[in-house]
Amino acid sequence: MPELDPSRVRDLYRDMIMMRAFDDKALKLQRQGRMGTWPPIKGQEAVQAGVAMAMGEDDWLIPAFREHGVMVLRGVPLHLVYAYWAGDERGSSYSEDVRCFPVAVPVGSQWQHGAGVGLSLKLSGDDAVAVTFGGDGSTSEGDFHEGLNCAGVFDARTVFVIQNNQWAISVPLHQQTRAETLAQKAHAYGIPGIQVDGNDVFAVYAAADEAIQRARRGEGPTLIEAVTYRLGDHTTADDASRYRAEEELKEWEGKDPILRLRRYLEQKGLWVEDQEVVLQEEAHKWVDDQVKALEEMPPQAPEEMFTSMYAEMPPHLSEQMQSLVEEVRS
Ligand SMILES: Cc1ncc(C[n+]2csc(CCOP(=O)(O)OP(=O)(O)O)c2C)c(N)n1
Ligand SMILES: [Mg+2]
Repeated sequence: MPELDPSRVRDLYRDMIMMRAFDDKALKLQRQGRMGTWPPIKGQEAVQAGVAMAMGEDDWLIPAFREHGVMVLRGVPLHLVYAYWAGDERGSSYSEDVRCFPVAVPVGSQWQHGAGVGLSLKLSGDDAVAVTFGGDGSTSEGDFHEGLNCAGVFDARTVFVIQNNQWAISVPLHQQTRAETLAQKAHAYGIPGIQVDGNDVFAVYAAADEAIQRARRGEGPTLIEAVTYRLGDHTTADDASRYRAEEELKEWEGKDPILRLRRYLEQKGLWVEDQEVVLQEEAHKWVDDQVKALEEMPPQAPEEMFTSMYAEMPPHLSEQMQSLVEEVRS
C-alpha cells in the first residue's frame, strides 16, 4: 500500500468518476450522431488514474488511443479529446505546455515513440520521464520489441505501460502470446517487468511511481503490465457480445475498479453518500460544459484533414485536398 494521504485517495476516486462520466457521455453522443467512433475506457480507469498521479509535472505522455483518462488528467482539455474523436484535427492541437503527444491509432507505434522521447530526454539532460501506453494486442507488433530493445540498450528514460484489457478487438489474450505474462517480455530486453492488478489503483500507482522514479534517476526503463478489462465494446463500431461470453463480462463487472475504491473509502470512513451525490453532479456539469465547448467550436476547414500529416504535402494529396475544397465550397 503506497503512502497516500486521504485527500489524494479521494482525488483518485474523483478522477475515476470524472472518467466514467465523460466516457459514458461520449457513447451517448455517438449514438446521437454527435461524435465519431469512440473507444470506451470503462473498466480501465484505475490504470489511467494511478499512472497519471505518479507522473511528475514535466513528464511526457505518449498515448495510444484508449488513454483519454490519463490525457485529460495531464491537462488535455476534454472538449479537444472529444473533438479528435469527432474527426476534428484541432483535437490534437493543444498548448505546448501540455506534455502529451497526440493520439496515435496505428497499433504499437507508441512503443517506439516512447523509446525515442525517453532517449531524447536522457540526451538533453532533462530529468523528465516519458510514459508510453499500448494494449495487449500491440505487444505482438514488431514496434513493441524494437521500442523496448532500444530503450533497454540506451537506458531511455521511459516507462512502458501495457493496458492488458484481455482483448484486441475480437482476439483474446491467449491468441496473442504463449507467454504466461506480458510483463515477462521485459526480461528479454534486460529491463525490469512487473505485472500489477490494473483494477487496483493503489497497485498501479505504486508500480508506476517506482518505475518513474527509477527512470528519473537514470536507471533505465521499466515495463508495467496492468491487468484489467475492457467492460465496453472495442469501439462504438463493435459489438463485443458477438465474440465474448456474458459470464466473463459479469465476472469483471464485479471487479470494477471504481466500485473497489468506493468500498475501500467507505470502509475507512472516508466517503459518505452525500459526497457521492455532489461529485456526480460536479462530473456531469463538467462534462456538459465540455460538450458545449466542443459544439461551439467553429466548423473546421476541410483542408485541415490534409495539412497535419506532412511538412511538404505530396502532389496526390494536394490534388485531393483541392478537389475536396472545391466540392465543399460549390
Ligand atoms: C497497425 C495497425 N493494425 C491494425 C489496426 C486496427 N486495430 C485498431 S485497435 C486494434 C486492436 C488493438 O488491441 P490492443 O492493443 O489490445 O488495444 P485495445 O484496443 O484493447 O485497447 C486493431 C487491430 C491498427 N489501428 N493499426
Ligand atoms: Mg487490448
